[in-house]
Amino acid sequence: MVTTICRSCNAFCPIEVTIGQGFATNVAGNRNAPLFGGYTCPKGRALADLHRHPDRLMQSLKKQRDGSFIPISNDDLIGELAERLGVIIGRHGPRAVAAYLSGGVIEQPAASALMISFLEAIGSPMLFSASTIDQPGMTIGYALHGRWAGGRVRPENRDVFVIVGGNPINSKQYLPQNPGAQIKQMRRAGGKLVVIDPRRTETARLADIHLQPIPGEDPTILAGLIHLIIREGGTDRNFIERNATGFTALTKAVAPFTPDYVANRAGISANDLQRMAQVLIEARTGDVALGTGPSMATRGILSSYLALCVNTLRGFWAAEGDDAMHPSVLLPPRTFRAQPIPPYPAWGFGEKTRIGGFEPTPAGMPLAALPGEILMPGEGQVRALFLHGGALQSWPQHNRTEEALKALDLLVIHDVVLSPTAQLADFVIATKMQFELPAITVLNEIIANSGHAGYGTADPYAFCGPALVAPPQDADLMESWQTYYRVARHMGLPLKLTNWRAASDAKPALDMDREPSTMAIYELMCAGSAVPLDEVRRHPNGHVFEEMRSTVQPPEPGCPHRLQLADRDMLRELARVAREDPAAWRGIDARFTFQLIPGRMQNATNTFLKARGTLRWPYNPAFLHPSDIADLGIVAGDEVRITSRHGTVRAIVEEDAGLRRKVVALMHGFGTSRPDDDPRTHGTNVNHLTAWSDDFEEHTGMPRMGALPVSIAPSDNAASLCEPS
Ligand SMILES: Nc1nc2c(c(=O)[nH]1)N[C@H]1C(S)=C(S)[C@@H](COP(=O)(O)OP(=O)(O)OC[C@H]3O[C@@H](n4cnc5c(=O)[nH]c(N)nc54)[C@H](O)[C@@H]3O)O[C@H]1N2
Ligand SMILES: Nc1nc2c(c(=O)[nH]1)N[C@H]1C(S)=C(S)[C@@H](COP(=O)(O)OP(=O)(O)OC[C@H]3O[C@@H](n4cnc5c(=O)[nH]c(N)nc54)[C@H](O)[C@@H]3O)O[C@H]1N2
Ligand code: SF4
Ligand SMILES: [Mo]
Repeated sequence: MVTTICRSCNAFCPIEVTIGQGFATNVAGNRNAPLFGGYTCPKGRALADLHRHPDRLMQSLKKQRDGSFIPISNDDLIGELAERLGVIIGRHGPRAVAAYLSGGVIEQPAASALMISFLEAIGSPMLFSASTIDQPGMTIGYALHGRWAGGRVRPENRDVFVIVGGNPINSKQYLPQNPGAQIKQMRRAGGKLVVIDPRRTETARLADIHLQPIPGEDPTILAGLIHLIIREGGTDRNFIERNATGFTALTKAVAPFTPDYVANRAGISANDLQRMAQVLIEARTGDVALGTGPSMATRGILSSYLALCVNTLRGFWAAEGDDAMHPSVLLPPRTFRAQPIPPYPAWGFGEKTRIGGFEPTPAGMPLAALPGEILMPGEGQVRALFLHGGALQSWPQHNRTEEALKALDLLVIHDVVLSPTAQLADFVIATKMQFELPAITVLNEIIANSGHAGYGTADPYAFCGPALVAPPQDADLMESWQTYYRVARHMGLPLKLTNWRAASDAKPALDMDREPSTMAIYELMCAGSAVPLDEVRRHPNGHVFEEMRSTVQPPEPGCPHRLQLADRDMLRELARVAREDPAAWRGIDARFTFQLIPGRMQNATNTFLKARGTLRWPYNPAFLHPSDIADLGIVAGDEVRITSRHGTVRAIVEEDAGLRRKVVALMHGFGTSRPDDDPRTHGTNVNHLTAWSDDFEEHTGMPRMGALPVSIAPSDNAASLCEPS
């Protein structure tokens, strides 16, 4: 039995793995590890099976002219890649080479560092990531509002925790260590959980208050809460006076959002809203956090911004003398101070995209620009793409993604199977799976450091350990980082290691003569760490390094910085919300009578290879309220056609009595390129229903991916189609 961490999502649960004859044969939660209480989910427990998945790639693949793949040795692959990149860069310049970073880095954290180092070495600014189709409002909201140098309030200290459109019981976001236990612990200590979600989720069922609104009305509800908190005299006047500015303008901006207006518009009861405001007012400490729900439903930046304003109005930030959340272990030590970090530019810097006039934000380059950058001829056109992610299933507007990926001169994908996206690649790099890789928790510290409060441990915990098994015999696998390193070496390019968002300026030069080990790359990523990596590696169960606990320091005397409650762009957008016709904005009419919302399932992570045995359904059902299913004249398990303004898909319906009426919940990350493929075999690709042009946010380009107006009709293929009476 050996120990490591599961890397099938960012929670990084500690696990015990039984090894027999060089294979992992069983996985269980590690009860000797701190913080997690031995928790695992079915995905973690399925890891042994996943490593032996019958479709696993054992060799990298090269596409031939006729579209079929042949195996290629990694040595040959590197040579061909270097040559083709050399030609592309020589003819079109470094901007023709782009890269997309996503979930693959959970398993391969070194990939992000080397991918960025490689782009920097060739001089390309074209780095994209999933951030701008995820929760870009989180980092942009901080830029507009300012951050708190003392950090957020630790989970166990919160008198109230509000989660808007997130479901940590499944996603682990905001409560990554055994979320059920974390919620119970918070409630035992007297804390209250408030959930705003159109669905009575696993998390909502544990809540003290659950508001179940019409999807997409989060800015309305948050503005209504602010209105009530101010009206009831519930603000923390001392805190605001010392640390914030813009109170009067904010008060004016939320004036239209009276309880009756909000209740009416969002489809909730004014009483519940008032109850929620009261809980917030009575709480001494707390936190308001946003998940992907409000972000997908458009206006994610505004929702994030308003949530930060609630925190500031109530003084819900870590106070002087508090035990700080997210202290460093594997990154350089941080100082926490009870004072504001003033707002900083959210846009107006960096590389402009050729189309759409997009530019980078604190969430990075807008992915919205990438398909156009690939498809639009002219100077600077993107011709080569390194892709870590399941773009065909995860990027909005599937047909545009497919068109763009097919138009590339060179598409390189890292994958463990020939996934629908990998099928489009010129080269598929067969990569190791997690038990074949050393493990480290540093990615979560990097994410927490970059302003995402949803991951990492509140305590100074870390794990680092070796690979557990060798890859299967005869396999010729290559880690993503090695691809970048070896191609650079072949091209004669020296690399300096740039650590993604780790806020460290040190860029150590890599030894280009002798290839470093993966662990050596981790060591460089952790240069200057609060605890030496060797020390972390001495703890097979991971460890809470008590000596790294940090107390929030007093503010610097005369600190002039202020948090901004009245960002001009945000208040202007809020005024637009107040003026608009909600029905017209929603797009619900005689034809589109349902709203489609996102929602993750416990047993699947994004587009990742699914461990079929663990899925209750081997596909992503479209969940509906039982009465809505009955109204359609069908039963659970039947097939329907879901149509949006942009496309139609086939899906299998299942009942969820916890859903608001006229809402359909469908997870992304499933399905194929053809909307007509059998949803029982492949699942449903929800991104046939989305489009980049649909209500996109002007700075990030993120389109409407939730609160999507759709129609639902029984399919001709419905097994038990009965006559509606
Ligand atoms: N309609 C709709 N679309 C969405 C969302 C939504 O809610 N609705 N959610 C969005 C969000 S929040 C995100 S983060 C994105 C996520 O979607 P993507 O950005 O596509 O990222 P992942 O699915 O996390 O990427 C996982 C893929 O990386 C590849 N890969 C690379 N390296 C490795 C490796 O080492 N191991 C393994 N196993 N695979 C590797 C595999 O192809 C794997 O399938 O989707 C977004 N898309
Ligand atoms: N099991 C599992 N875990 C994951 C992932 C996964 O795919 N599977 N993906 C990882 C990734 S990439 C991310 S970004 C995080 C995301 O973490 P979360 O944001 O917690 O993700 P979800 O569980 O999808 O929760 C979103 C919730 O928003 C609700 N919702 C939908 N529309 C609206 C709306 O308009 N308003 C409001 N208020 N609520 C709405 C949905 O009903 C759903 O319960 O999870 C991570 N963890
Ligand atoms: S929640 Fe599940 S998938 Fe995520 S790390 Fe834990 S066991 Fe793995
Ligand atoms: Mo995400």
